[in-house]
Amino acid sequence: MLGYRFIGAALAAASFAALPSAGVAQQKMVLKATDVHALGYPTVEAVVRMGAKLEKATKGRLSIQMFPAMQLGGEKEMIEQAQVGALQFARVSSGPLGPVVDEVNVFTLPFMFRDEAHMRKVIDGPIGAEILAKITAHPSAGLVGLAWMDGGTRSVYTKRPIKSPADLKGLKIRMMGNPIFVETMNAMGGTGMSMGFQELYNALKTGVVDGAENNPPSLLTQNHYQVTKFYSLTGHLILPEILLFSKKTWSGMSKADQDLIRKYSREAQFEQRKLWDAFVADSNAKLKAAGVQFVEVDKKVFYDATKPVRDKYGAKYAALMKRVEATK
Ligand code: GTR
Repeated sequence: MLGYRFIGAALAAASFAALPSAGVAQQKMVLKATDVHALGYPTVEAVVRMGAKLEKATKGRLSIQMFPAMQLGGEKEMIEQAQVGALQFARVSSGPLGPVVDEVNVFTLPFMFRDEAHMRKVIDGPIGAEILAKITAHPSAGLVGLAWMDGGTRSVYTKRPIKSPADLKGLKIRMMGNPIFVETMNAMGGTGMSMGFQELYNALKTGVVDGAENNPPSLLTQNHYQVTKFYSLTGHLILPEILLFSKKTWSGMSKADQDLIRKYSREAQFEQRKLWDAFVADSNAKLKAAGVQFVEVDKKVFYDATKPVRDKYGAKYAALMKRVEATK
């Protein structure tokens, strides 16, 4: 409790130090950034590199201080801290953002994208820009949508192979905090349990959950593979990740600084992707070397099983979903 309050106080705002007789545009600012992943992970590295560019372009007036590895809590907490201006950059999954900005949920539906190339086309193009603008324009979210990042494809991992919904029966599978994901897992045959990423390793280890689902880099870097040796390639979610900024801080910045941050964020989107592709290949190799078994799955069965979830949550976004589907 005390520790948390201490962090809260320490982060009460970006550090501002006005230069002598300078206006808003000239304030020196240390922008706080956070991510659940550790230094070196592609999403973290892309933001760290962006910090170096910002610092160079502004001769040190703007810089980024990275708090990696869940130092500031899980993604729900990260979003809340960005909302109050206690931090500036929050790199989170679309998953926990869906409950805050509903349109984002279009990206969180199971089997929404045909493959990763399709997802990239969508986030790089007009639909991606539109959803970022919706986040920024949301009247109470208190966030600015800056850029998308690649979160690859998520599949189920447990202590046994999963080939069909029947194999998931009776298994508690951790999902991210968004009702869509819990319902997705239930539709896939298991029992979805929503839980923060920060609690997951222990939950797997102690058997509070029987498994989880994620991309290969997370399975590896969070050490989940040490507990769950079967990676069943359900590929039920191809889930974009996102770089958010605190609207509270944003609104006090000059247009020129905002433009600079937007420009470098867009560059970070593509820089992260390059790092991501290499990181996924490396993670797959390491997982296999560690004895993790990759289980081929007939995805069609899970696709069909999750239709009710797409129907239920997608109905109000039918037009948008059609446009996503039509993106080639
Ligand atoms: C990772 C993702 C994180 C977070 C995490 C989770 O793949 O990079 O942003 O969403 O999964 O499952 O909570």
